[in-house]
Amino acid sequence: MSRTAPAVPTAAAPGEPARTALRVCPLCEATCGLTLTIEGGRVTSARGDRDDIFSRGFICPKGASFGELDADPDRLRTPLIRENGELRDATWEEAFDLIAARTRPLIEAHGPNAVGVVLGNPNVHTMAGGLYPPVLLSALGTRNIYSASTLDQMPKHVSSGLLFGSATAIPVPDLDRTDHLLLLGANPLESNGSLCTAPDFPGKLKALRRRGGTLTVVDPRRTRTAQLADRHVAIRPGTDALLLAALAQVLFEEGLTDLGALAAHVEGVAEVEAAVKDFTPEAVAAACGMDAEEIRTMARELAGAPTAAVYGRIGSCTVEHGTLASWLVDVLNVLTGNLDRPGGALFPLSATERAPRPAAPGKGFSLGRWRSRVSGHPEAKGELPIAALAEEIETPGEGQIRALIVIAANPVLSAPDGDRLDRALAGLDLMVSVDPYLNETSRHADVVLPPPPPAQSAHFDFAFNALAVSNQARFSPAAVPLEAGLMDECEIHARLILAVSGMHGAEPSAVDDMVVGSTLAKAVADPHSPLFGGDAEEQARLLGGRSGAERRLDMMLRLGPYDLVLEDLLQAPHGIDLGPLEPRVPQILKTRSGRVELLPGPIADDLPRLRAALAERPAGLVLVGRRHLRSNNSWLHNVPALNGGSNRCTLHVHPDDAARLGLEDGATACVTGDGGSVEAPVEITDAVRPGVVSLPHGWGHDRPGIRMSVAAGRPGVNVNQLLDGSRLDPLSGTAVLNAIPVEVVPSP
Ligand SMILES: Nc1nc2c(c(=O)[nH]1)N[C@H]1C(S)=C(S)[C@@H](COP(=O)(O)OP(=O)(O)OC[C@H]3O[C@@H](n4cnc5c(=O)[nH]c(N)nc54)[C@H](O)[C@@H]3O)O[C@H]1N2
Ligand SMILES: Nc1nc2c(c(=O)[nH]1)N[C@H]1C(S)=C(S)[C@@H](COP(=O)(O)OP(=O)(O)OC[C@H]3O[C@@H](n4cnc5c(=O)[nH]c(N)nc54)[C@H](O)[C@@H]3O)O[C@H]1N2
Ligand code: SF4
Ligand SMILES: [Mo]
Repeated sequence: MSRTAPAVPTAAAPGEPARTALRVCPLCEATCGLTLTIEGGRVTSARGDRDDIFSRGFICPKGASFGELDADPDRLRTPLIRENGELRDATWEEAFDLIAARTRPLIEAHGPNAVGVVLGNPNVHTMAGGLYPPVLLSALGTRNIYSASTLDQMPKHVSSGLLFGSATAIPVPDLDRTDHLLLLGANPLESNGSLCTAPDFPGKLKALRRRGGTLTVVDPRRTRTAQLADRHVAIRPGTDALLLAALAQVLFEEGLTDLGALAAHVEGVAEVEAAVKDFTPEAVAAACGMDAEEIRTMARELAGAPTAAVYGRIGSCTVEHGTLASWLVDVLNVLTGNLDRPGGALFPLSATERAPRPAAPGKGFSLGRWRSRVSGHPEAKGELPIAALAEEIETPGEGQIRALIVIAANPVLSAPDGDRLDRALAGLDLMVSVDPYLNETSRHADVVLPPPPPAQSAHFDFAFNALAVSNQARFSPAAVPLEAGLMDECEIHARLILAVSGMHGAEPSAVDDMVVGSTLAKAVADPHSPLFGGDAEEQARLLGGRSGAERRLDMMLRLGPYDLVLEDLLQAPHGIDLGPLEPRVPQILKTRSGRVELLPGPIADDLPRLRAALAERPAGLVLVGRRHLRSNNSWLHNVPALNGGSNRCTLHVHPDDAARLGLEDGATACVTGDGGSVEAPVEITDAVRPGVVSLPHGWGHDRPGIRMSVAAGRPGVNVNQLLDGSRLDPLSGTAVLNAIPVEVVPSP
């Protein structure tokens, strides 16, 4: 096994020669393979792994600073517990004892909903986050479940649930083979892509153009991605659903629909035709701030391309009509015959997905099976809107959240109205944070459980392999041994589950054994499982891996579609290529009809709201977000290599608006929204559309009690303080974070 390459001749610490180790980067969805140089037990450099079967050497500056992030002296190296109001270092035993002692009585006195759970973005970037939260949630039995999804992609889950019967069946644009990409509200040159795992997304866009394909980018800002495009459409923010409905309308009106092979598996086409009838280009043009003729041209280009893919992300999700826009993206893929065909948008088949079974109707997808207690928001995919978390903590009564478990989330900065949430968190009976940093959110915890740095954790991408532009599997064993005093994050999660479920003190492997036992018992009795007819106990004994989590990964691979076991991945340290995406319809469909249900009821019921938007012409300014290549949400601001230079949290303002409002470049502006005001330096640029201002999120590290010395010294404000949490996409409960009305004036 050649997981470690020969030693690199450098000044190594005495006793240990420098060596290299491979590690998939956990910092964004691109999942690039890194080659780490390790000297004296520390990561001293990170470069792209040229032999990685998926990323072929590509990395970005974040991956290159993996070592600095890993060695950040502000990372917590011991659990913290609150005593007499102050956090102090504690042992792991003290920390879990306290959790067990405080949660059980709360649950017994007030029921399971008294404990809320918040799951943040990095859970999709760790093995622990992929394997344990579902077990934690079912052990707790709480309905108070919140995650970064309702600040992000929940609209896509809802539209996929309704269209395909499965919230996780998300079609991915076939970047390497498509002839035309219509990209809305995404800026992969900064974000490196999302819901489309593609290392070197920028290179793939350039390759598309080199092979004669075309790229259309819809974004109110002239982003670096837009600069690569054949056509950049600077849409008025918040109106993508109108544009997409008009594109569908043109396809019908001009006879350009052609479902191809998919036709036999789709119902509701005529109903969609009727539903979009009044969304003509002329009807939407003013609202979208576009030219009607350009909309017609876009529809013709989409229909005329040999293959094409429509792809929408953050700017089309976190808006008032996020679910409708997400639905229309796939409606267009279907109407042009591009859904589920090479070059179009396809469903990946990941190595840890259950092996496909024969096509059959499913149970469909239900929305709103219960509602939030205070505002009555419908659940989506078992979650309630994170924008409603503060009120669920503050409002007394049955079902009030009294204890909160926060895993890898920083909602004080990432969700609307952080000041209110900040106050609400301070009033909890108990708060537990699983987080490597003491930050704006975890500073309120009574117990902080810090995971080790990423180099000390094994890695497998459960989430992103199911969203990748080609099927592949890569496993990274821990690159360096676990430091004394730290605990693997999988073990932290397992012990947390035991502590809250009355099994405190049991071996953490009990959690994995339980999952393995129940999963294998079902598998051997399932005629479609590769393990059908086997003996569950014997299958359990066959599982390899150095931890409970690795045994579970091995089990999932064995139950998966590719006849793989963990040892195969260990033998292939640069990964295993499982081939290009292939059509999966009808097998993937889990709707009650067994077909793609093109006009689902909840969508039809939401269309009048979109029709009303045809008449809207907000006169004032609207604000949109933006991302920067060297940042990542709220938590990479403590890495010096990524945070040099000038303030990045500036307000982009178009020159016309600046002149009208009396704003000067570099001067401070005061921005006011529903939820409050923030002050930021003005950067005048015609890269934003007139009437639009832009401020990035994740900044504002100036609260007391945080231990992020580099971040705390950086300027920047929390854009989400402009929101009061009341603006949501109603179907998905996703917060409106883009196209929010604001007023901007020069600061006195
Ligand atoms: N460097 C970096 N990379 C990241 C992250 C990061 O913070 N930094 N975060 C990661 C995460 S969690 C995610 S979810 C992904 C997100 O990845 P992307 O979806 O690519 O996100 P953004 O880069 O924010 O691009 C969103 C674009 O939408 C535009 N926009 C705003 N409003 C509208 C609108 O109404 N209509 C249209 N058409 N466009 C609009 C914005 O101007 C912006 O350019 O990035 C991931 N990668
Ligand atoms: N205005 C506006 N707001 C936004 C967005 C936007 O575009 N505009 N984007 C939204 C999006 S797409 C997202 S995904 C959310 C993100 O929202 P969150 O998930 O709440 O925020 P992050 O900033 O990603 O915070 C991640 C937390 O995880 C911790 N962490 C890092 N690594 C690990 C680890 O290995 N294990 C554990 N246990 N913890 C770890 C970090 O220290 C940090 O506290 O923000 C959303 N907020
Ligand atoms: S693109 Fe994403 S996965 Fe690749 S090195 Fe950069 S942060 Fe890591
Ligand atoms: Mo995200």
